[in-house]
Amino acid sequence: MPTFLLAVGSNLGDSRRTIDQSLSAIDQWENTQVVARSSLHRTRALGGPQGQGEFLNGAVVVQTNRTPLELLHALQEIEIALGRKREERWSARTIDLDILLAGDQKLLPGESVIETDCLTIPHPRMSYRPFVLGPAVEIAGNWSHPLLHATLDTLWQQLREGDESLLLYGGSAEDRKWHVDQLTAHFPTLRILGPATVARESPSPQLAIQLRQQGEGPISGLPTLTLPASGRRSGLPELLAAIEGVWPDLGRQVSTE
Ligand code: A4P
Ligand code: MG
Repeated sequence: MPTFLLAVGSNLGDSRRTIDQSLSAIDQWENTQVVARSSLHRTRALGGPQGQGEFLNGAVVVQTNRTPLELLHALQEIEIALGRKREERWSARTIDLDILLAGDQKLLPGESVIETDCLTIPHPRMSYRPFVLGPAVEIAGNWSHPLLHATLDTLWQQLREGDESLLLYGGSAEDRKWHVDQLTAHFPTLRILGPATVARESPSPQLAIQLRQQGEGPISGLPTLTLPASGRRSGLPELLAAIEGVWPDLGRQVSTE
């Protein structure tokens, strides 16, 4: 039966109880079972409105005969039943249930990658978020990220121990320069690779940022953030939040609000 890795998060109300209720609700679906459950990690809210409470974050493995889209819609029904209100992006929430990976080893590699208007698997922000990978490796460390070609264990290790630098590649030279200027203004001590790389044209149409980079060219297996191709500057808050998550001690110098 198809297997999925999910992320659970909550920072409003009785988070532990709400998470338990959400997992019991999943377990009660026909032909569905929660087969593994990580511990719950207390984490600082990253991105979104200021002043939010801390999150409880966890991960679970679910076996189900639902399609990925059916699973997404069923998870959204549980979120609504448990009081989730969709307000400002990344605002405090009673429960957030995200699909991280489709892990059935019998699937062809391409089938574990989904890109539709309402569903993207692997979850696009999973590789560089400590609050996602930390719980996930407890139960799925040997799962493969089909786009980054690394196990979650490897990504988690890179996220914690890789070099204190990042690499921009892809997009246009102008795009990369704008982002380098923004990053330098916000995080003056961050090591950005490198003027030569930034000026070089790249075949990738979308600007991507490899965190914890140690070389001058993109390599597989590193936490990677890909910025949206349209309205490229709209990805800046996500990039800044990602850097704060990976290097909490860098300190942000100027406000973006
Ligand atoms: N969507 C696309 N792909 C997926 C997927 N793989 N799984 C769409 C789930 N949903 C997916 O999600 C917005 C839309 O994403 C949905 O309509 C769905 O069709 P949402 O749950 O309505 O809103 P959201 O969660 O606020 O948006 P988003 O962008 O998914 O937020 P994230 O990335 O989940 O980040 N800090 C800590 N410490 N812990 C957290 O858990 N979470 C967030 C939210 C920010 N900061 C956090 C935490
Ligand atoms: Mg969500």
